[in-house]
Parts: sequence; structure tokens; C-alpha cells
Amino acid sequence: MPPPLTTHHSICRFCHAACAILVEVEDGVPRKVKGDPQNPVYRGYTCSRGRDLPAQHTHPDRLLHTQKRQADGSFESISSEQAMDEVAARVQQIVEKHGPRSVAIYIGTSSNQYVAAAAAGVGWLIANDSRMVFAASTIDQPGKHIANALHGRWLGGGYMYDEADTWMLIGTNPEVSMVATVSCANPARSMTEARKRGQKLIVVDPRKSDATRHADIHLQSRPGEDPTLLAGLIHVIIRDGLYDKDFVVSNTQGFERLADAVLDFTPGYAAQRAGIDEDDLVAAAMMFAGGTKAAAAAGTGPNMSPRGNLTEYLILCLNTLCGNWRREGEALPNPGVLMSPAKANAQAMSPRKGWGFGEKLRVRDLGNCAAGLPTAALAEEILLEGKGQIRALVCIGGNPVVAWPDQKLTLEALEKLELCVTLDIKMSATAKLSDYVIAPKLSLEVPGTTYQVEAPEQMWPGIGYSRAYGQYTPALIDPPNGSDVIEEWEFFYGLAKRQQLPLSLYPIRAEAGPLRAANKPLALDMRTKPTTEELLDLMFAGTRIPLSTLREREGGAVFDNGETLVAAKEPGWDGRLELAEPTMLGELVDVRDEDDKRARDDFPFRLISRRSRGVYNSAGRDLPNFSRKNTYNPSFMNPDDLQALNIEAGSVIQIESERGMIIGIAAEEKGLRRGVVSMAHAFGDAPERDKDFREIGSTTGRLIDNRKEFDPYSGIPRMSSIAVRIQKARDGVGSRESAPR
Ligand SMILES: Nc1nc2c(c(=O)[nH]1)N[C@H]1C(S)=C(S)[C@@H](COP(=O)(O)OP(=O)(O)OC[C@H]3O[C@@H](n4cnc5c(=O)[nH]c(N)nc54)[C@H](O)[C@@H]3O)O[C@H]1N2
Ligand SMILES: Nc1nc2c(c(=O)[nH]1)N[C@H]1C(S)=C(S)[C@@H](COP(=O)(O)OP(=O)(O)OC[C@H]3O[C@@H](n4cnc5c(=O)[nH]c(N)nc54)[C@H](O)[C@@H]3O)O[C@H]1N2
Ligand code: SF4
Ligand SMILES: [Mo]
Repeated sequence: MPPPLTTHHSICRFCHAACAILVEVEDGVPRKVKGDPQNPVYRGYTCSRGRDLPAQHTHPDRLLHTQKRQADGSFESISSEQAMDEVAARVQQIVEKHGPRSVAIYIGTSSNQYVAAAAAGVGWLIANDSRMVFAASTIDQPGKHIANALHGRWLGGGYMYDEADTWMLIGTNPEVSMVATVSCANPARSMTEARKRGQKLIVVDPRKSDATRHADIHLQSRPGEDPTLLAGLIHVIIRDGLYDKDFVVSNTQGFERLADAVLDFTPGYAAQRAGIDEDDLVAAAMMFAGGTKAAAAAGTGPNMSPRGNLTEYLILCLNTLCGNWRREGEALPNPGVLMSPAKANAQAMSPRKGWGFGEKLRVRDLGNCAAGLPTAALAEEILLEGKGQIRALVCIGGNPVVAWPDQKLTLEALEKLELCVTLDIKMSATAKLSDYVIAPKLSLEVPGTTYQVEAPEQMWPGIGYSRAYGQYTPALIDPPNGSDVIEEWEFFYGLAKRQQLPLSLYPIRAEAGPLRAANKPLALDMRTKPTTEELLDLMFAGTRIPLSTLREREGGAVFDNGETLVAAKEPGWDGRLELAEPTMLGELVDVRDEDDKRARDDFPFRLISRRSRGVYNSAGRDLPNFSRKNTYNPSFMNPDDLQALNIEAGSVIQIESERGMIIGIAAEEKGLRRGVVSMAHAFGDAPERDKDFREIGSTTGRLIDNRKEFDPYSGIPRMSSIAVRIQKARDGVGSRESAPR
């Protein structure tokens, strides 16, 4: 008799979107994943990656045992217990000899889906008395955190996409990226439904992205000109008196100075610089200001181009000028599920520091900022000898070799480390350079929640679920027979125990303030090892909906019980949103002055980043649904540009910046602005594998120079809108015989 096939509710944890799924399990092995049609929020949605979860779990390249690098560079399996013994002993030695600061952790993207992973990693580091916590957030959209600090925060929250009548997306493509400013539960459907409702949408993007299909106005601007374009929009809105005067008078400060600062950014000037039509810019300003429930939100595009802080700051100013914040008496669409009960007031929390507090780095005068320590400076912290040098690094679900900017520097740094430990499901480009690769459990083997999607609305408009939705899933299956895999938190617990240190889980998104559950360190029992379920109980104590209720509601549910309204401003409250933060307005003056320096004859193209369907940064390239079609990252260009360069689609090209060169395969994209090359990041590998570019693609991070042009607070370098030149590959370049330099 064949083993019975059973179907279970669960949560997809391949990306951050946490789709509700049904998993068919046969004899303890996942066979099929599909969307849950009964789910009230996701309504049956999954993407190709989610449907490939069974293949991911049973993939032949999945690590089932911890790997230890041998003297000759090869790897051998060792037990996880032995790995923890050895890593704990080596960390102990390094700390004793060089001090706690010599040990750092890097929290990558694939740790977010595991509630306790980063929390335990941070806890372990702090137990070692080090504060060297680096995360992908400072090479992602650090400007969001910094601008939020400098502008202040509206405690009534912003509007959600699903209820809005007007929205503006600046360099973000939700349909592919699933970013949460458009509900991450099937954004394509949300956008189609919003359009049917009559929502007005403005998209700012150098290419006709999927989002522009839904747009009323597409400003197809030059990459890197978002601050100019936004200043132009603000100029029009102030000039024509389209802003919300009552809101501005009651809740802001600095209006006059902002008005002065954008005076030079006339629509004519801004449009000319951004390479768009002046009438379109004015129409966009009028449409946006005409919304009653509206918001503007940016993604990685403008944040990776220079001056992401300023871009995000101007977006907040734009939202505030138009009064795009939830007012007294309006209902909160999501009062929280796995968070403490929401408390919202129609009042502004005053600005706080965006930088200049906490840990200092030794390089380039960088230090901690509202988005954390600058990850783009970590390589130099490893390379710079002397007191405080970082000698040991633990990477949790990240892939520095292909994801960090400036690959050359990254490789030098990883080579220099005395100890590199990576927690990864496979031998990634980074794992291959590590001393130990810890093999973790995969998502269906551990319990989980939808917690990571929930975010207090006070952070940014559109973030989180637009209903009080939550789901919990137990572990559905055991790891494969004969494997030795552990959860990320168990690794850190194991290290702490061997080092005889107490371990606490640290909240990793403390900036979310008092709303976030588990906002204080949670001490773990070091005598009796807790289970993951016990950790969840600890982390979700005191949430609006008890975890126990979620455990009973298999498949997730919406928990609207009564309305939570935004309360009035508290008597005597004097917090105000800042419209004229001096550093930001100073940068705007610099933007005006840098106008003439834009043109670069020797590097005439601009390389911009984009997300690719079917993968999640460097993860998923080896899954059947993706690799059936394509395994590399094409170099998309406008057909006219290709023709002008005498390059045919499909031919091998060289893309060269001042910092480095990569091989690309040219592809046509009619909707791309001329002069722009668009490529996904986190493909490829270290240079030794360049000859395999047809199979693995190329790492755009190699074109980035961390030290040449960077944000002085978050350290993020120019990662989009990179000046490059394009030519047909020289003879031999890209052939299997000759790897490029
Ligand atoms: N399928 C898939 N989903 C993902 C990921 C993935 O790799 N694949 N990665 C995940 C991660 S880590 C993140 S942070 C999110 C990011 O999510 P998003 O920020 O939505 O990322 P993209 O989809 O790349 O959209 C960025 C857009 O910005 C445009 N752009 C580039 N440069 C500029 C510029 O200077 N100005 C303007 N205005 N636009 C510009 C690009 O053309 C692109 O359409 O996606 C997440 N989701
Ligand atoms: N040029 C350029 N560079 C960029 C960007 C860009 O747009 N352009 N985007 C930036 C952004 S937004 C980000 S967030 C960073 C991403 O930077 P990273 O987070 O460092 O890179 P990822 O590729 O997401 O790394 C994920 C790793 O986790 C592993 N993994 C997958 N599942 C699991 C799991 O269940 N457990 C564990 N332990 N590991 C797992 C994968 O195999 C992979 O090696 O890259 C940044 N770099
Ligand atoms: S969107 Fe993300 S969470 Fe949803 S099925 Fe795809 S990979 Fe899974
Ligand atoms: Mo990201």
C-alpha cells in the first residue's frame, strides 16, 4: 500500500511575504505546495518559489551535515556538536587575545523568516560583550530608517495601499519584489483591484516595470535624480498651495525653510534634470496632492542610487505636506496580531538622531546609524589591522560574496578572517570561503509565524498587513533521515553554553518602539534547553492575539474584534514633524550644485538594479521552476542603445565601471530608458567562476566602489545608477578558456 498523503496548512518562508500554503506530505517528505484558497488574505496565492519548497527541501545540493574546511581547501562533514565545540573554543581564544570587538555577526536576508535566528545571534554577540552587529539593512534602504529619525514619526500611522485613493511608487516593483508597501499578499491582484476601484497611481522608474501597467502617470526618470524630482514635486505643491495647511500648521515645523530650499527646483528645472516632461511632473504633483488617503513610498532603486536619505526624507516631507497621515477618529486597519495591542494617537513624535550614537567604526569616520552599523564598511574593518580589528565573522542566512557591494574588497576581507562561520542551506559563494558551514533546518521543519510581515504602521505608510491577520505553523516534517541539521538559534545557544555565557534573545527591530512584542532581551534557560515552541511562547507573550489562539486557528485568520480608533492628541503634547532638517536641506543645496558633474563621457551608461522573478537575491537559482527557463541575470538594454553599439540581443558584452568589469549577456527591453542597463544583483560567484557566466550570471556588486562615493552615515555606496561603459566582449573574454580579469 502506498504511504498515505496528508495535507497540512503552513506558511511559506522562502521570502518575506509569508504566503499561506497547503503542503502535501507523503511518508514524511513534502511532495507538493499550493496556495490555500480558503485563506482570507492570500486567497490561494503562491509564486513559483513557494511551489518549489518541496524541491528546495529535497534538493541534492542541500547541506545535511555541517562542513569543515580542511587544510587543502576541501570540506568534510562533521557533527554539529563538534562544530559548536570547535567554533566556541576558537571564538573564546580570539576574544581573550584580541578583545570582544574582534568578533562580528552579519545578519542576511534569509534569517528574517526564522523568528529567533537573528535574535539569538545578537544575544550571543552581546553575551561576548561585542556590539559588532551588521545586517543587510544598511545595504538595502538605510535611508528609510535615517529619514524616519530625522523627520519624526506620526503616531496615528499612515494609510494602507488597499484603502488608498492615490499612491506613488518610486523605484519599487511590488509585483515582483512582494515588498509590503503594496500588501505582500499577491500585490499584482491588489494593484488590479485598486485600479478597478479607481485608485490613482504614479510610478517613478527608469523602466516600464510591472507596476507601470497599473499607473496613470509614469515618470520615466533618469536614475539617481529622485531627490531633484521630489524637490520639483514639493515645489509645485507649495507654489500652488496644494498642501494641507491645517495639518502643516498644527503638526510640523520648518515649512518656510523647506519652501525656500525647493525654490530653485522649478518644475522646468527638475523635469529637465530628471529627463521627463515638465507637464507630467506638474500633473503628478497635482494628482498626488489631490488624494485624500494617499502615500508615496520608495524601494531599493532610489535608495541604492546616491542620497537615499535625502530621497526618503523628501518623501516623508511630501507625505506630511499633503497630510497623508491617519487622523483622530479614523480606524486602524490592523491593530496588531502578534504585537502588543496598538495604541495610536493623532500626534507627532519629534525627531531623533539619525546617526552619531552607539558604536564607532575605525574606518572612514563611520559609525552606528538609525539603520545599524554600516555593512559596506565591514570589509575594511576586517582588513584594517590594529586594535579593534574584526577577526571572526558569523554570517546568518546571507551571502556577502555576491550581495555585498565591492566584491573585490569583500573577497580580500573574507580571506583575511581568522574564523569565518556561515549558516547556510548550501555551499553558497560565501560558504565556500568559510571555515565552518553550519547546516540548518529548513522552513517546513520548524515552527513559524507571520510576525515578520506585521509592522507598526507608524514606521512607513503601507507597511504590513492591511487587516489584523496572523498565522502560526508547527513544524510539518522532520529533517531528512540521517541528517544532522540544527536551527540557527540552537547554534548560538550551543556556543553560549560551551562558553558558559548566559544567552538572551534580543529584539532586532527595536526601532518599532513600544508596539513591538518582545521589545526587551529575553533570558533563556541555560540549564534545560528550551524547544523552539517555548521560544515562540517567550517572544510572543503579551501580544494582542495570544499565540495559543493562533495555534488553534490552523491556516490563519483575521482577528478584527472591534475597532481601534486613532485617539486625539494628548493634552500638552508638543511633538512636531521636522520639514527642515539642516543636514538634509544642506544636501539639497549640494544636489543643485552637482548638476554639471553628472555627465561622464568615458562611462556613459548607468547600471541600475532590479529584482528578478523566481529568485530571492542569491537564493533559488537552483530550483526547478527558475532554472527550467534561465539561470543567469541578463543585461537588459534599450534596443536603440544595442543597435547604436552594434550589439545583438544574446551576445556577450563587457560591462565596465571604474572599479571592475563583469561579463553580461545582452537582452532587449523596449520599456527601458535609453542610456540605462538594468541587471539583477546577487548572481554569479567569485571571479574564478566567471567562465560559467552563462549558467550562473555575473555579480553586479563587482562594479561598485565602497570607498569612492558613499553615504557618510549608513556607508551605503552608489549601488544603483552606477556609471559604466558597455562593449562587445573582446575575443576570448567569456570563453571557457580565458576567465576575464
Ligand atoms: N522576486 C524577488 N523578490 C525579492 C527579491 C528578489 O531578489 N527577487 N529581493 C528582496 C529584497 S532583499 C528587497 S530589499 C526587495 C526590494 O524590492 P523593490 O525595492 O521593489 O525592488 P525592485 O523590484 O528591484 O524595484 C526597484 C525598481 O527601482 C528601479 N530603479 C533602479 N534605480 C532607480 C533610481 O535611481 N530611481 C528610481 N526611481 N528607480 C530606480 C528599478 O528599475 C526597479 O524597477 O525585494 C525583495 N523581494
Ligand atoms: N548590486 C546590488 N547589490 C545588492 C542589492 C542590489 O539591488 N544591487 N540589494 C541589496 C539588498 S536589498 C540586500 S537585502 C542584500 C542581500 O544580501 P544577503 O542577505 O547577504 O544575500 P542573500 O543572497 O539574500 O543571502 C541569502 C543566503 O541565505 C541562504 N539561505 C536560504 N535559505 C536559508 C535558510 O533557511 N537558512 C539559512 N541559514 N540560510 C538560508 C541562501 O542560500 C543564501 O546564501 O543584497 C544587497 N546587494
Ligand atoms: S511570494 Fe514569497 S512567501 Fe509567497 S509563495 Fe512566493 S516565495 Fe513563498
Ligand atoms: Mo533587501
